[in-house]
Amino acid sequence: MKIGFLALSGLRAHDPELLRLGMTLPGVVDRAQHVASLPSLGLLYLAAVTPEGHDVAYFEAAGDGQEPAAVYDCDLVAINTFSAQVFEAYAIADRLRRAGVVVAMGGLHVSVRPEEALQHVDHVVVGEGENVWPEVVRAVERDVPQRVWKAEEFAPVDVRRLPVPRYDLLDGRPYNRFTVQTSRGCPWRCDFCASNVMLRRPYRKRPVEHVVRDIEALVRLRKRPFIELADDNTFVDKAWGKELCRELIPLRLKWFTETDISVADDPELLDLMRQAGCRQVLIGLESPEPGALAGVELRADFKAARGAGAMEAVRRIQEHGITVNGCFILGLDRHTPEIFEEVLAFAGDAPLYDVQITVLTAFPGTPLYDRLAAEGRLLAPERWDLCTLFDVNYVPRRMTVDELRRGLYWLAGRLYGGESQERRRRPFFENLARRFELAHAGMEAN
Ligand code: B12
Ligand code: SF4
Repeated sequence: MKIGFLALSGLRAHDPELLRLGMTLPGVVDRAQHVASLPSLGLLYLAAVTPEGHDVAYFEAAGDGQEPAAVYDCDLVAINTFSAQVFEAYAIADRLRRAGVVVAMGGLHVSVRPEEALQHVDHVVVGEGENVWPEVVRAVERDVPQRVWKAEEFAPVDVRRLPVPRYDLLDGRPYNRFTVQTSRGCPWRCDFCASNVMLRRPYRKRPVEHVVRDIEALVRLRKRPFIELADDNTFVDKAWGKELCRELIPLRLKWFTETDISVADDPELLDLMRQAGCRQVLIGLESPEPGALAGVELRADFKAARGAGAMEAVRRIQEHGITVNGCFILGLDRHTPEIFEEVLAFAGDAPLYDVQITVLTAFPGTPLYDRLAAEGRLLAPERWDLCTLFDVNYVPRRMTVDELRRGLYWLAGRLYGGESQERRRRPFFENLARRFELAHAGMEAN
């Protein structure tokens, strides 16, 4: 068979005022341009476990109606879903099926709404796909009827045995960044977290030599690729993290990852990360005021417990030459309209090299979604296209919808407009120059 892997990448947002701002704010445009074109790692993994004897190809659709014509030549098309693009994915699936192409869907959204997806596709896969996909392919060869496939009914995915994703299928495409996974899952359970919804199984680390093997495959494609680790929380295990960094040092890469604030506790790890090419860590600080974090992480109230030391932790990380992208969620239940000023003050005082602000978003399958639905606070419960992290689709507890929306615009203007970003970044570069001078002086003294 001819099998197509179709991703709907890029970023999404609908609020027209925000889009207008987003077009002009340098901080937003910067980051958006960098990440918008990441390919789908999930689909590249599925391509790698596809049984022998099939032709496989990777495709991108920028949006609904923009699927490439070549995808209609396939016998079977696998589509990855996030909530924000799922309606676009359903529309494409409807067109493909009308043209006689068999469609299979998986990913974060349909894993929590499989019955909804079944109205548009032939096969829906719930959960991690690596052990299910080969069976789906065989089933399509046998022409079996429509069904939902659950990963939990198959052997669990052993991350110690994952193959190299089929990065080679991207050859000739203009990607500037690539994703590599070093671990899956996270020990914490934030009530809003959509990535942990599917990976409920424990935090799992891959063998360091496999991560290196995957990166070497990427280097064969692009000499110096910039790498984003597509992990939920990379440096939970500090000893393994150090081993990983030691192996990455000789590869002379530049990379970015998402991890929790505990990375700041270990100066040796931070040194190794810098040496290994870590340029930025994205950390969910969520709120500058620790009181607002109570109850947000459901297992051990981790975020509330660490909130008070957050600014100090940011400084420690940045002193090691690694920039921090601090993420704040606006509109948590304890947030009042004061929150916008508080975030601005925190970002300036730390100072944070990068700041990401998003509004509280109820992704399907999360405890947050169920709670807001039960409290009647979702404005349009099934408008999945509004699950962008920027469009307000719920009633905040201590401010109005309009206050939240206006506060987001106000804060975005101050964080990313004018010279404020440059002002926040300057101390980082000054410190880096000092570190360089010190290291240089040390070398001369020796
Ligand atoms: C890299 C990334 C991106 C890349 C995506 C590139 C791409 N084409 O996939 C970019 C930068 C483009 C991106 C954009 C957005 N993202 Co994003 N992103 C991530 C990130 C960091 C990693 C995703 C990843 O690679 N996972 C690893 C792979 C291996 O897992 P996977 O894709 O889920 O695939 C596995 C299974 O799902 C399954 N599977 C997947 N597809 C299929 C298909 C079939 C047929 C089968 C059988 C199985 C299957 O098998 C795979 C292997 O096990 C996650 C956070 C995280 N840590 O997970 C957020 C995350 C996915 N993003 C999120 C969001 C909100 C967005 C945006 C809406 C932001 C915005 N406002 O624009 C957009 C949405 C864009 C869109 N087009 O829909 C949310 C999504 C929540 C949700 N329920 O939808 C997440 C979870 C972050 C978060 N915690 O809030 N993102
Ligand atoms: S720490 Fe991050 S990845 Fe882990 S549950 Fe919370 S939001 Fe999700």
